[in-house]
Amino acid sequence: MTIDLSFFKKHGYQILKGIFPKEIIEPIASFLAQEKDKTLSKIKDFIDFQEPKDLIARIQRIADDDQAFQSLEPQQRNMLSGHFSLEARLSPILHAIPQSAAILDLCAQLLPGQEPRMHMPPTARFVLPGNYFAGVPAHQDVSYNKHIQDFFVVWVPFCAIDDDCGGVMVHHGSGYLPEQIQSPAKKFWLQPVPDYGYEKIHCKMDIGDALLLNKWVVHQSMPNFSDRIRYSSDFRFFGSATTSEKHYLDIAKGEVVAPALA
Ligand SMILES: O=C(O)CCC(=O)C(=O)O
Repeated sequence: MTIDLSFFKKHGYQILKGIFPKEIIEPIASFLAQEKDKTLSKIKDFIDFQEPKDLIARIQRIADDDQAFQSLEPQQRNMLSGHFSLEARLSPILHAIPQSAAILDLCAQLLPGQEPRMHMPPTARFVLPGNYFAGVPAHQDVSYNKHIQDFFVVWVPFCAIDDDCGGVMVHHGSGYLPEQIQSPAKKFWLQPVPDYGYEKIHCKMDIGDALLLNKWVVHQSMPNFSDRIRYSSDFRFFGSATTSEKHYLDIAKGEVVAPALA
């Protein structure tokens, strides 16, 4: 498999059509569907709610109350903003993506001569209908990943991404925009980068597709207006010529490597 990456090299992003077979996607999709209930039950340990829509109203109240927000632990904030629990994100089931033929090809092309690595854990998200707080405002991934010098991101949906169910919107033309300074947000995410008027492209995708992003291209989440849960995962890849201060997966060996002690 050799994927033509010429669009990515020019624009800093590319939709890669049909790169993952269903044998790779389906087990992860089923795993995430089960884990969603476990993550919601972990949320019930610190927020009392019955239905997911009641949870959204509770998240809104927490977001409006500085004290309540500050009292949450980072893991708890992550779950409220649509991230699966850390336990789910650490599952080796997700490693089928970095070990797929498509990712090995991307690494061979984009990290030539280097051992491919993946930041651990990958992000895995479930966006409940109407969970506005799961939406990442416009950003460059370089601002959220200070611990890795150089990397690319592969965003993988586990449901079809259409007009209604959210996904990612890319600011076409920003692929080589220098890093913008983003002041820390009070709630969940960094403040959005300024809107420089780039064309906004909502990346509609089918199951089996992926969105490749470089570290500079500006992109943001689209809200989930549908009545379905939007499932996705995003993976950060880098090579052995780059340092990382956090855990990573050595893709060839299938081993998780801890950061060297300072
Ligand atoms: O999944 C999303 O909603 C946004 C993902 C994203 O922005 C990222 O991977 O950097």
